[in-house]
Amino acid sequence: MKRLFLIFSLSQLLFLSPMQAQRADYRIVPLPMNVETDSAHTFTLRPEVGIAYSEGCEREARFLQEWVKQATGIQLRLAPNDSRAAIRLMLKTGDTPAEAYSISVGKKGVELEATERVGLFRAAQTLRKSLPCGPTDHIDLPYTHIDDQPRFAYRGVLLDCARHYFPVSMIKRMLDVMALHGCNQFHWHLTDDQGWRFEVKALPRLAPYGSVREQTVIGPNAGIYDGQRYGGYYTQEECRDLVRYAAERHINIIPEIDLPGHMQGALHVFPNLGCTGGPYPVRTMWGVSREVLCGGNPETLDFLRTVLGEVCDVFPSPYIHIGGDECPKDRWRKCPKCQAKIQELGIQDDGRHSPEDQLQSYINREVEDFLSERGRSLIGWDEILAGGLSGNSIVMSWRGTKGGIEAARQGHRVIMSPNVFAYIDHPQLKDVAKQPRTIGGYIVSASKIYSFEPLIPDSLSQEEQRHILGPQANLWTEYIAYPEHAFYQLLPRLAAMSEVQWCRPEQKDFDDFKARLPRLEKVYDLMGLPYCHAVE
Ligand code: TNX
Repeated sequence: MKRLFLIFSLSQLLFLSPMQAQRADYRIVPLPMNVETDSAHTFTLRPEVGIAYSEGCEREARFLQEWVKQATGIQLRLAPNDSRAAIRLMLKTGDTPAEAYSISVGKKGVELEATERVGLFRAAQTLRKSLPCGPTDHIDLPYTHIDDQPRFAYRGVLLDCARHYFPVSMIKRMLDVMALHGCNQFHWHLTDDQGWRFEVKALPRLAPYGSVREQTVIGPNAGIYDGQRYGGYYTQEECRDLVRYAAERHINIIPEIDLPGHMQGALHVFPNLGCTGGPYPVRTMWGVSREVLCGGNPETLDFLRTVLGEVCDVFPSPYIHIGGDECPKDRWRKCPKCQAKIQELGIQDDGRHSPEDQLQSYINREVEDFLSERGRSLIGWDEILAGGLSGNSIVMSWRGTKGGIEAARQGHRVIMSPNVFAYIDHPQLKDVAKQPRTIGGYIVSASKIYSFEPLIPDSLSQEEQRHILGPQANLWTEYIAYPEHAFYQLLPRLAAMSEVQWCRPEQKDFDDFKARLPRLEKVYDLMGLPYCHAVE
């Protein structure tokens, strides 16, 4: 009897009692530019309410429908032409930037407005993040007017899929996570010493063989190996599928082919492209390899043109990343072909740039010409400054902000990704015992990231600051082999980075950010994402 009674009251609680009304809260992450809320009045959202949308915006409407369902269980209805629908995603004319949007909540419901679909997508994300999470049958939305647009046009995240291979399904989740945080550039590190992961059809042996290493060092290069063969690469069809998936979420994919260093994966398959002729095993430990592409062999440029030609076919990105980092010149200094090329080009030691650095600049210029013929801009790590650089190249500053400052002064466009603020392969908590083992070294806590100011006003004039496209967080994966670990490294630090990317300095306040974070973490929970629960 008692048991029956208990079951009865439980079912009452679960199914029969009216559900609590839940209230929206527009103070989300990243914080919108301008939010004016009248808490005394609310509009109530109920199931079966319609979502109207301008022609061509069905996808944005569907995303919103899906997110409301995911957060609250409320099923909204798509009602394209219903001008009285309670939610309206409307394109308007005007000259506001593509990503700018407004949201108005009032008596007649919720109006989302932008000049482009991308703006409506951002608006829908904001509305989504404002909703309470948990099953309910109605939500109270306080009257509000929100005006928002990002501070930086470039808001990037790098994932290294060369040191470890991550499945396409994981990359799609990552793109979802980026979109949730308002990021719009996915920098995909596809090739490195430890594996070549991009299919090149004209070179059919490259990816199948260049992607496989015999084993992997355990821990920080202590000389102990796991004895497990490791590999994996992305077919062009998979890459195109990801490009499409990203574009639906208003994200551009920037592929990186790291050259002329970090090339041992390719050298394994084409030892003729190295200065010594090899053999070159796909590298089984981390760190920087002395084995790089030969700078004097004409086949090197043929190889790069073949590879980059297919990269351009697969990826519509306006930017192509060519790496350029950590290219030791030991081999080039002793290589007859490299030295002959230096002679041929008439390169002199000019006191500032070594001949070998200038040889790398020559390769960069050839590659830049090739890319610009295809309408693409070259991005390279800050080392590409070393031998002189042509004006159209974009510099990604990773060894602190020094390279970025110098590049901006020279008039180059710059992406700021300084290791001490933006390298989320490093630990996020002071107590290393509380988190999975990572690359170690310095700590990149959420508050450290949050404190980053990408325009470096102490060093750059306002004119020079205009060259800074935006900041980027980098997730290198020497020590990160599984998606769960990758998301733990990413979250919630990407949330901190998202306010660096999106918000104006006067809006930023770390304590306030921390107070807003738990509601974003509820969305992580809904999406089944692992994340670090402590925030320092
Ligand atoms: C430096 S950032 C690298 C990467 C490593 C990373 C580890 C850059 C251009 N080169 O190859 O994975 O440090 O933090």
